[in-house]
Amino acid sequence: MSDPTIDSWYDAHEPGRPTPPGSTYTVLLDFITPRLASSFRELLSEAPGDLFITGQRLAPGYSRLNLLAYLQAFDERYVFIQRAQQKMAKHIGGRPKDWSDCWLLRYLPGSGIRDHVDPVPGRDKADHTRYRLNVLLSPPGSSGKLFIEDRYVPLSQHDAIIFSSGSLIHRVETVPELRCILSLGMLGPKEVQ
Ligand SMILES: O=C(O)CCC(=O)C(=O)O
Repeated sequence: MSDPTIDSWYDAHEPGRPTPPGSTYTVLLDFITPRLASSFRELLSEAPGDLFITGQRLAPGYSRLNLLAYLQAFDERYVFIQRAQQKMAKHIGGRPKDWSDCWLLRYLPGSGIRDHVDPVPGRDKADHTRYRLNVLLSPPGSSGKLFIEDRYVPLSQHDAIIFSSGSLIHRVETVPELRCILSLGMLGPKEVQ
């Protein structure tokens, strides 16, 4: 894939891959350019290790960096995140400012995450839930597999997936080498139009 400017990237990604009948997610192919993906991955070694959140309720070997706090507003990666938030809001019918977050997820070899959902504590309303737009930044063969509602979700490197992580049970099976995910969260209506 060529390396378009962010604006042409934004225009170029409608719609996603048609998902199988009855599927509960949308895949957006080549959501990020290889160059930008590599620039996000560089944060794994560039960002101070103590900024990665670990432990407590998080699985061993899994940690995450708060990109909205770490990146400067003029950084092209921050600009990319803002555009991705707009795209996500449009897709789910939400608002970019509504409980939005953005993490760089790092899974070390042998780690994974058991079946879970991601509710918004105290905020999950009858008609709203948490969504995630997750971009696979590492090669799939070394990254482990994502399952949603017990269904394997095949993703290529640089693809994104949008799904309701607040209501759908999902897990990541044991990661062979390293899994790196750009993960945006946002509140949206339970029923996407
Ligand atoms: O690594 C992934 O693809 C899934 C991460 C996850 O469990 C989540 O975003 O809630």
